[in-house]
Amino acid sequence: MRLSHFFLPILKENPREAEIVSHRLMLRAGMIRQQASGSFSWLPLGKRVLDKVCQIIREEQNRSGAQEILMPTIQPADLWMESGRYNDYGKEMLRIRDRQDRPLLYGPTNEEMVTDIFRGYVRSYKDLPLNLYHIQWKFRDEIRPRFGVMRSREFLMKDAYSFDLDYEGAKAAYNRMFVAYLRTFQRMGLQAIPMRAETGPIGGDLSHEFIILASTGESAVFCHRDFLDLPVPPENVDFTNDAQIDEIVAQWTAPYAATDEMHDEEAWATVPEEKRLAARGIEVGHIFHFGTKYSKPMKAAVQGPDGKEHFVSMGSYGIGPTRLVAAIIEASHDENGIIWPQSVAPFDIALINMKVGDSECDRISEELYAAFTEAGREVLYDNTDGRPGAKFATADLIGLPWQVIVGPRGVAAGEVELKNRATGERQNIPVSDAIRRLGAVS
Ligand code: P5A
Repeated sequence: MRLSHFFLPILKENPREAEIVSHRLMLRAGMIRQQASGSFSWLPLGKRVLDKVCQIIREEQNRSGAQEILMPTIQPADLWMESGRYNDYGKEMLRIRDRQDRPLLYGPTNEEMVTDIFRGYVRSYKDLPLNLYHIQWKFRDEIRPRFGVMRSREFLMKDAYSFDLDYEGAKAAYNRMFVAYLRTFQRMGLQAIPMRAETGPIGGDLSHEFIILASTGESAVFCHRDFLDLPVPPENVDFTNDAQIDEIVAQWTAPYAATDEMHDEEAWATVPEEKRLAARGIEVGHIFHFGTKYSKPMKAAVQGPDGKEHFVSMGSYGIGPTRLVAAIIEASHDENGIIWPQSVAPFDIALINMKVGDSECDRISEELYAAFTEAGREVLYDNTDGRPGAKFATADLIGLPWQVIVGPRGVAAGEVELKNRATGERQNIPVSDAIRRLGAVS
């Protein structure tokens, strides 16, 4: 992509409304635009990151055995009256009426709708386990939308829903999602700690929040430092082996970890003092087991091996991709801007032509642009005629993992400068080496 054609509305000034660094940097880097309180458009740079985050989530959901669907954002109120949540959900739910005066709502979550899909088709335990997920916009009329996409009113959620014959099956489904989450967050360069949590309006008695430690986090959290060294399961982890998955979950739930609502001073006191980590955190995922809370009132049952009807045992599993983009920035930035982990970077390489119009700089830049693109790298080529200082500032602000700087002095010697955004390390290397080195970036 040539920067001259790319819609990248960089802000020079720090936006006054932004209280935390991720919100400030997302606005400054032209990733998002606020449209109303707690509602944002995603501009090209932001959209590229959001898509990469969703793709990682999708791959890990699929790997664990879940199947992708897509449900509507607008839901009939009837379903929520069946479950009893229409009145319980309160003011966070945006209630709408259509032209026939039928009550609708903009979905804050989809337990009812997915239960309706399930009961429409599945009759036998032989069709279980089943886990259906979608990545869809949600609306919650939050009292205090703030911090940009971190706590917004309209936000993207990956929500998965599992259906099993009994508690044992449902617990195995819960465990699979637990392990998929560990892998998902790690692939985004994040260290997420699962913590026992309140279940709130979703319900049930078993729930974990996945928390990223960050000083700007909204929740106070307490955990054992051992979490920081626990191994995350590899790509080839066997999701069909319940015992193995259970063992991983046991390992990841053994040390103390709780959000402030669930904090237990007595248990905390048993953690050795040097191992106690009291910090703030951002909730990027939340998983729930709630058994028959929805299947019973909505009559979602299957025939078991005993020939009898059983209400299915369910769980639901959420991740906030839009919040995650902000959380990744909170975890990875410096005073000059964002530092994207390779896996979610909007482009791999910022190719900076320092002297557009200089025939050698133009020639080498074009050659590199073609070669990197050919090698499958995503390149943002700064071919604009700005000052070098401004170009460097933009490149640092938008935080692509590599910068390749093409200047008149370098090209005269057949060299370009390579800068690693994360470490700040710079190196002059021959053009052919740059092609070889960055052509192989994974
Ligand atoms: C689980 C999936 C649920 O809604 N039902 C379906 C369950 N859980 S949850 O914890 O309420 O939300 C899941 C994740 O969505 C993100 N999230 C938000 N992101 C941005 N702005 C918000 N206002 C917001 N509310 C929730 C979080 O990542 C949360 O973990």
